Amino acid sequence: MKLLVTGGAGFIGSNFVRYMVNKYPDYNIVNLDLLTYAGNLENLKDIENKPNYKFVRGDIADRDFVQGLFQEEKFDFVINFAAESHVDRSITDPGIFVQTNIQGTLALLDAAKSFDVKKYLQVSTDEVYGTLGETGYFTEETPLAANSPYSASKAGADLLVRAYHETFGLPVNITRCSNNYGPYHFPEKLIPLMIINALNDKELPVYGDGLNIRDWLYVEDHCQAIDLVLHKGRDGEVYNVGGNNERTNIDIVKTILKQLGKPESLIKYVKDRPGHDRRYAIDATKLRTELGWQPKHNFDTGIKETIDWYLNNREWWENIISGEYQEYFKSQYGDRLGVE
Ligand code: NAD
Ligand code: TDX
Repeated sequence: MKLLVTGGAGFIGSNFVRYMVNKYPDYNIVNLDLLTYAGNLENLKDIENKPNYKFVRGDIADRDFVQGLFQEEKFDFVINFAAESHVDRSITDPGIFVQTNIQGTLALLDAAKSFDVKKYLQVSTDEVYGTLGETGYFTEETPLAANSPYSASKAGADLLVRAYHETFGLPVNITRCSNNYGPYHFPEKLIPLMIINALNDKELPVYGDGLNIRDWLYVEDHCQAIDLVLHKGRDGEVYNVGGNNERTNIDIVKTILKQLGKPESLIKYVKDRPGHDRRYAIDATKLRTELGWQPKHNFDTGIKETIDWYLNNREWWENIISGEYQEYFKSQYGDRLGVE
């Protein structure tokens, strides 16, 4: 069995590659990644020499390159993680989100169709459903109502995946997951950014009133869900993945400060994210009942393990935040925090 995993040098992709390389020694796993600012081969140091693993650098939106790779490798399964993934960046620079998330998905779908892959799995997000009020859950039937350029590009990709199933009979699945957390999470996202700022005694920028709610899922539980859908998902179906673990942002930030023994005076409420979705919550009944998915981690232990990981892997994040990240931080937070 030969698998193409795209975006395997990013946060979730690298956790998935490690999970699959170790779980299926008989599978050959090819990781295709452009190594953008978010891609990092350090994430895969421990498995880079495994005989069932190979890395290829390239752009999923480069149609000729993608067709050539599929011709050469004859993939059975394709799992597409590659994406521009950060909502704040999509607000300042939407074009690259359309290019990678929509054009890139289209190039992969065309190659999957040309070379008869057995399954194309699109890793999508709960953000395509938009936002919830105080009650209710997203189900697979909730209409798409994306609110950010990021989620709009993911929703566009999802519709292309659906269309390739309906029109060309391509065997596809789409998974829509809630917010992940865990090791190798890039420090532009809430949890790692807050851990690292707290460790450096820097202010923690909380958007708006801090009461927006996300449903947090430990990354390994997401990997397990994708493994299940890949092998057992019914063709053409969408599966929601979520942790039933709703927390306000301020609650997350206070939990991190408490565990690190840092003062709440580091919290700074800053200008809100435009179009900021208020609440996400996932109904994952279909995945649980149809495929028997059961998340293994609860938030209390998962967040503790995650914080410990950042404490024990300082070099990993110090390398990241010493580079171009400095410019990013200044452009996103300079005005909000009043720092140069
Ligand atoms: P990430 O930003 O950490 O990683 C993205 C990876 O894709 C990087 O390695 C990057 O180099 C690569 N990439 C970007 N553009 C590429 C291109 N044109 N060609 C090839 N590779 C390219 O993202 P993540 O948080 O690991 O998210 C992975 C996927 O899961 C995304 O599709 C995202 O939409 C989805 N998702 C993420 C979350 C979350 O909480 N992080 C939740 C639900 C769904
Ligand atoms: O500095 C911050 N301050 C803050 O208050 C940052 C970076 C975030 N936030 C808030 C915004 C959100 O309400 O925290 C919440 C989480 O923000 P992000 O970590 O940026 O994640 P989110 O926007 O919810 O999107 C994530 O989950 C769904 C991923 O980045 C997406 O790729 C995924 O699809």
